[in-house]
Amino acid sequence: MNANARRIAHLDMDAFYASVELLRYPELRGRAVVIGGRSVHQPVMRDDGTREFSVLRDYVGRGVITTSTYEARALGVFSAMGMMKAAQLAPDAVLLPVDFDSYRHYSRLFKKAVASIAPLVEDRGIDEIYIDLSEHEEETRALATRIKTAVNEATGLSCSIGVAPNKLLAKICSDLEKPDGLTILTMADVPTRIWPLPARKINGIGPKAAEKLTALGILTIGDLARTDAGVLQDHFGRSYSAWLGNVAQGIDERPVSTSSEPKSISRETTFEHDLHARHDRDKLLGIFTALCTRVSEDLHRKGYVGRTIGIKLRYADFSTVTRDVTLPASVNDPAAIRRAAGECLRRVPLEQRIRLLGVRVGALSKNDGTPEREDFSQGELGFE
Ligand code: DCP
Ligand code: MG
Repeated sequence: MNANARRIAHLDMDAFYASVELLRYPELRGRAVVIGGRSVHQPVMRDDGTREFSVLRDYVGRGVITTSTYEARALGVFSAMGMMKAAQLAPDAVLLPVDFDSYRHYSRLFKKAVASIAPLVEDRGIDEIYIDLSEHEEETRALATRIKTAVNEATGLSCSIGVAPNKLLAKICSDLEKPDGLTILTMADVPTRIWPLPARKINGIGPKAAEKLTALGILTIGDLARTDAGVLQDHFGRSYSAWLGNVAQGIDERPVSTSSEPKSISRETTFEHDLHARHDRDKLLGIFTALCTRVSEDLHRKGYVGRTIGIKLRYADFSTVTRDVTLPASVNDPAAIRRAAGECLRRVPLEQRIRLLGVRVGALSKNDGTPEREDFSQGELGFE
């Protein structure tokens, strides 16, 4: 291996929300359990001291699954699946409500445990981090094992770690031996371990790009590596195709970024077919509301509230406009985000067809109960 090669780890907690719930309800270990219910699905204590749990077969509603235990996944039940559909596959699976406060608590605990061993950590959300191990003397497997043990001792939870020369490969390989995995790769392993994987395993190849690649007969990362650069450019434009070419070779120079505070949280979607503001109004508004809901969920999951709500539109001719509005107080609930984003939407031209719609929340602060500093800059309260 090159003497200058970096050693980057990606750590991802195993079935994170579900595993936190199992700490609280150890009697559910070994059972199919799904997370995503509402407060009515809270377990009830019986007179004999045992708990009565909700099960999927009794579920009625339109909720989706947030995550599931590996036992539930074995029955075909995964994140983002509709609860009613999951109930057909796993009627006896236990259903629990989400409890973000607990998940955030365990998130802080595991990150602190990692930082006590390896401080160069990039926070990637509630259950995953990158760690730069390049400056450590210790042999990779011993060091990574020590990190896994520290996480387990601090939380009672297991995680999977991938170690590779960069973030792209580390992220792919933390997933290769889940749960409780430890996978170490060098650049020399790329043809044997990475190329056989489906292209969508690359973080940054979303469902739509994957679909387009499939249509071109490009199924695996190896297929992508063998595809002529000109062909990619014809279908994906200059910058994305250059990026595709690099990642297929396992190349990624991004540093581990230890200043972890995100500036904004956003969601966007490119439509299958360009939509018209008037003719496709209902569809467009439905998608718009769903984006606001997803941004709100992201804020909850990551523990932020934000004051600036913005939208992005890309028209059929690829021109893009953005609008934003800053609210008097920070918000994270879907209705408030939808209201503010709706205000922005009224300020953009809507003659052309639209190909992309995005919603962003910025001016973030941590939603940890600390009151925000009031902004008295206008001086009405001049009695200091
Ligand atoms: N999550 C979510 N919505 C999704 C996917 C995940 O809210 N569509 C939440 C629940 C997960 C957590 O984020 O517990 C972490 O996501 P992961 O993709 O890492 O999934 P898990 O940790 O649950 O499982 P795995 O063992 O595959 O990492
Ligand atoms: Mg995880």
